[in-house]
Amino acid sequence: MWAAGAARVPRRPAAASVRLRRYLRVGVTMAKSKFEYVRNFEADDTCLPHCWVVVRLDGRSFHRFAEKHNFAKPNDPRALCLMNKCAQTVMEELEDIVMAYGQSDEYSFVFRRKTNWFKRRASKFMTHVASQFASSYVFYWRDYFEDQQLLYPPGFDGRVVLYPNNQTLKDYLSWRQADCHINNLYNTVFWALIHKSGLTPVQAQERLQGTLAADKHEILFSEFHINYNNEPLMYRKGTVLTWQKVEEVTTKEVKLPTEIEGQKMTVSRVRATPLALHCDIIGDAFWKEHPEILEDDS
Ligand code: DGT
Ligand code: MG
Ligand code: MG
Repeated sequence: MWAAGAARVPRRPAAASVRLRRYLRVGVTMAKSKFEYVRNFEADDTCLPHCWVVVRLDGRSFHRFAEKHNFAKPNDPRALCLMNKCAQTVMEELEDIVMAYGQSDEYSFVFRRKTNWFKRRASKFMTHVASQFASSYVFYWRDYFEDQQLLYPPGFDGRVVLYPNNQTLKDYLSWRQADCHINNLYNTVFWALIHKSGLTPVQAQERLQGTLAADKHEILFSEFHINYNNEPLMYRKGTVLTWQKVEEVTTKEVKLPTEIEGQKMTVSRVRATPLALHCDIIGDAFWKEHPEILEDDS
């Protein structure tokens, strides 16, 4: 068969065939030697060994994006849950992410200290996280915003930061959670003054100028009967994603001997999945409860 097929290929004149072979040889040589040197222009961006690699993403111009897509103020649970879904997808699709922390329009992903994913190249970490997150945001949009059309493609910036030890990593995450707390307390009072007292944004801003946390708690409680500590944990603490083992139960039809034909078999297996917690990560309790995150071989 093969010989017969081969025989049908028209024979090329000898001279043309020689020219073609020479051309191909020159082409291959050029690709390997003449232009190969441009590889040296690529900067080495290997992350230092044994450091924690953190990728933080942040929504581009989400002030405008939130306005255009009618996000509830100051917190829209649809938007926050969509962010969490995207981060879970990133953890499942990519390698070696031990935990993630998100609030507002940002998410931080912590890679295993000794990860060797893509030979620890910073650009690979950053671009894979950002592109997977952004495509997930569009892909899952309709699951969270059923009545709100996505009007234009959102974007996310990314950065890689290395932390040399456990303390600096914990301080980094504490910084992000403290930021969540400060912003959320401010925004909760700010929008209560506008929505419930009819102040303009400028008036609300003036009212809050120079106030401390205790003053803001007091305004919320005395003027709006809101105990800030009863506000949803996701708004106050942000979201932590850690790997948890869950039992997955599936029922499937199986081929069985005729006497028990038609029966279904239940199969259960334990699977690690990124689960959301809305808890304090500044104190020691979280780290004591989840020692596996900081373990060297995590
Ligand atoms: P950037 O990051 O420099 O490109 O600029 P923005 O506008 O993204 O600013 P950023 O990241 O400092 O602040 C996040 C914005 O996202 C902030 O204006 C509030 C908005 N945002 C995030 N989550 C929500 C939400 O649940 N509801 C509302 N209304 N806005 C939100
Ligand atoms: Mg932003
Ligand atoms: Mg932000």
